[in-house]
Amino acid sequence: MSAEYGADQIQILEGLEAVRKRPGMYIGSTSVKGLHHLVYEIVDNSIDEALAGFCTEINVSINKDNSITVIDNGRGIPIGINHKAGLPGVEVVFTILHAGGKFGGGGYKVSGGLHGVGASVVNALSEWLEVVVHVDGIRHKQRYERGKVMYPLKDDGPTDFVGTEVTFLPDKVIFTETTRFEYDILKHRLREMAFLTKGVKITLTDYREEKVRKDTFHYEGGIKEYVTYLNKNKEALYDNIIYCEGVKGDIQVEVAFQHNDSYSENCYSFVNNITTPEGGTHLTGFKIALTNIFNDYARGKKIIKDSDPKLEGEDIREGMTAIISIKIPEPQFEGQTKQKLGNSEAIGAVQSIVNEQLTYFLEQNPNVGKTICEKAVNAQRAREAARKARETVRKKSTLEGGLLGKLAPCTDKDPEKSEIFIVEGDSAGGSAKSARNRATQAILPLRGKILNVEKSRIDKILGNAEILTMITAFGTGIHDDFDISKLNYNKIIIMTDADVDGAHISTLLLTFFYRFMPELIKQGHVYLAMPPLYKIAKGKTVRYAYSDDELDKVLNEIGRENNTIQRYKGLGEMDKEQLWETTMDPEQRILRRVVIDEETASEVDVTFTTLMGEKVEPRREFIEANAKYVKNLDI
Ligand code: TTJ
Repeated sequence: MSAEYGADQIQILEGLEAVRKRPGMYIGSTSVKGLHHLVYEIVDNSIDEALAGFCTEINVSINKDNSITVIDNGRGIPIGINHKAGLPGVEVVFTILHAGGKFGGGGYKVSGGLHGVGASVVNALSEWLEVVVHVDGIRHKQRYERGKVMYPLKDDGPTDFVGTEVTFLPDKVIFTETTRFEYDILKHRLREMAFLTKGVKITLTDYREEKVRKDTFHYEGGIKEYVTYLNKNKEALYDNIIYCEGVKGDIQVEVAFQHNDSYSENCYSFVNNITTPEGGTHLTGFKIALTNIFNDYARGKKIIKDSDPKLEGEDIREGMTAIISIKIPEPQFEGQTKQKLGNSEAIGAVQSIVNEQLTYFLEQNPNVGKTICEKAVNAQRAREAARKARETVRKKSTLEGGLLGKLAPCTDKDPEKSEIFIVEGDSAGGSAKSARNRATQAILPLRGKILNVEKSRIDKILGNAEILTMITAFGTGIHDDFDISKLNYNKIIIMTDADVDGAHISTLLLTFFYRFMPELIKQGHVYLAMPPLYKIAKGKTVRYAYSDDELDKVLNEIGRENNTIQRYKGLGEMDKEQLWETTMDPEQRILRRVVIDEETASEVDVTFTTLMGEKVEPRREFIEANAKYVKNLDI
């Protein structure tokens, strides 16, 4: 082996050593997110081969040992000697760190032609990785361990397949938090890749359990089918999925959208198949084009008069589900999490392609154009009404008593130290008020169930007393008025009974926060209190259990004889000392923080629509599919 270790080999190992030293630079983190990015880095290469037109199928498997196998039916990574490196192409791909790594040199790799740079990063961060290139009837195989070549590329016997097969096991020395892959995380991203790469068939198979689990994603309609999928449990306003595609210079543009009868806007944008949750210039170009075209169209068709105020972008996009996907050679990313596109040339590219093709579509489909404009006019009216209602809220909220009658405020006015408990009903409100720390804990009792805002527009919800009280208490305003810097509390804690009604009220509150104050959740201010389910008393000792498993644990500790077990039905059953020490005392309590993972943001919208929307059938299916996960359901 020493002969192999010339200067080049040492330089190669140093390159991969750098990856192992600072993995976050290359895959963002070594948490569960970074672990799953390993799979995307490998699959991206097969996607590139599909975009080049040579691969139609990509199979991803989670093996029993929690290693991952990715097989594509492309041309196979080149095995010929790469003259610059004096090594087979495939060995270069896996052992030489290329510039342009995800977080290393500059922007993302480019899909559609230039092959991904992630393979060598994945190799460096894997305990072992094996690649088999099936080409010319032979399996050409090589194995690496933590990036080190174990043997030269070898003939590993015959094959009647053509393509590339990669298997790797993440290194638990690097991924100390977890090396266990989550099926649903991979499922979401692989489905998204299939939507974004029309025609390619991607399968995911999990061999870890007795019962093998498998999903197949194959969308000839590409992002049009993505819009259909996102609108699946909503009521579409017209049958068409409006679609524009074209190339401007070296920028490929694809846009698809369809309005539904809800009041929320769901636009998801992508650059080179990578999601840009912070949007950027491609999304800006799309919004400008939409606003201009629909205002011209509405005036041209006399749906609005020249003297009427123009339709704002948000009016036109109310209820719209849209996918904007562009491919650009040198993307520049900006924003807090480097997930906002900065290339100014993308504005003009998207704008001109949408302008010419959407104008044509509306001329061909006047009824669709009319439907969209009418909804936009209604949205404009509601926005006007909401503005007036908000004026009222502002005026009323200055009279503390008016809207905040029910609120028991805390004395400390520093938002960093203050928290507000939203509790269900006056009895729980009473116990919470007596149990709390008055300096830092405010209590807002709600009278029973709040409005299901999933089916309501902003002017309607501003007419609801409970909603208004919360908005006023939080101090932030809502929707377009929302200003997180005005938040009066660092923590908003939903504290409801651990029963079905309590769960329903929590869900209604989360729907309101998600639809009208999503930043509250995204910035980590929303929590669910965890009252105990059981009180176990044995002689003088009293213990609390927050789950059935914990009850078992406690009983094993204190013995199963001569004890009394009380199953709490509601907060009202606890006296103030118990409520304080089990659920409210920051030193002893358990809180669950409500989070939205940007990478699966589109699934969150689909889930809220399914659970809270008008259609009953999808809700029943969701409940049946997920009932097995519910514990402690007391009917
Ligand atoms: C490169 O140009 C000529 C031959 O085919 C091209 C190529 O590299 N194709 C290719 C790479 N297909 N699939 C890959 C690939 C697949 C996996 C699973 C992992 C990696 C790193 C590359």
